[in-house]
Amino acid sequence: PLTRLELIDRLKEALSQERFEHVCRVEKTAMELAQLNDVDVEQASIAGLCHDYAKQRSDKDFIQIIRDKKLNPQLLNYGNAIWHGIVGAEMVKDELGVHDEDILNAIRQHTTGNSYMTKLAQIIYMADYIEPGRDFPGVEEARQITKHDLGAGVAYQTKHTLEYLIQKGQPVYPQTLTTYNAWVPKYR
Ligand code: DGI
Ligand code: FE
Ligand code: FE
Ligand code: FE
Repeated sequence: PLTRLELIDRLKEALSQERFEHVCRVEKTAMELAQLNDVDVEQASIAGLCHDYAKQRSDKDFIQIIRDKKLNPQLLNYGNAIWHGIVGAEMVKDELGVHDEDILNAIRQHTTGNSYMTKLAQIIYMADYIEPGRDFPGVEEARQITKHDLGAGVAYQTKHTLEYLIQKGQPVYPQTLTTYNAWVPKYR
């Protein structure tokens, strides 16, 4: 496996400066949440760094992997926003040599969430949403909630993201709805 510094070199090559700085902030936020929640800080670091590795890949690369690896063909109805996590995890595994399935699942779930999420997956989902570079109405509330209760943070983000998608008339990936049903009523 690559060392953290080798990983950082690969990420710098794969990402714009802005995106690279985002993943560094997600790494730091994820490590802080890991410490607060008794999760392996090293796993949080690698997952945070790699979560958006595939964000700037072409549609063609994603479509090829969806076909070659026989991933859910429904994926073809969506685009980069959904692909870069679910399909991107395959690129992280095959190109960066990250084989830890907990890390790969956290990357797979970082955009849509899922009904069952490990604490690591919850941390990456939340770190991406609340990293210090994020600025949207409610982000400070999301930071406070998440610091005190990781699961309540997951519910908060899921509800607000679904509201946003509906308000914009965007297609909702079924797993996003699954996440909503599993988390939002529970924390009401
Ligand atoms: O990659 P990032 O920008 O750091 O963040 P992300 O991976 O969490 O989210 C990327 C975008 O995906 C964000 O604008 C919200 C959007 N998204 C989340 N769930 C869905 C979705 N877009 C669609 N179309 N459908 C979804 O279910
Ligand atoms: Fe992302
Ligand atoms: Fe996110
Ligand atoms: Fe991100």
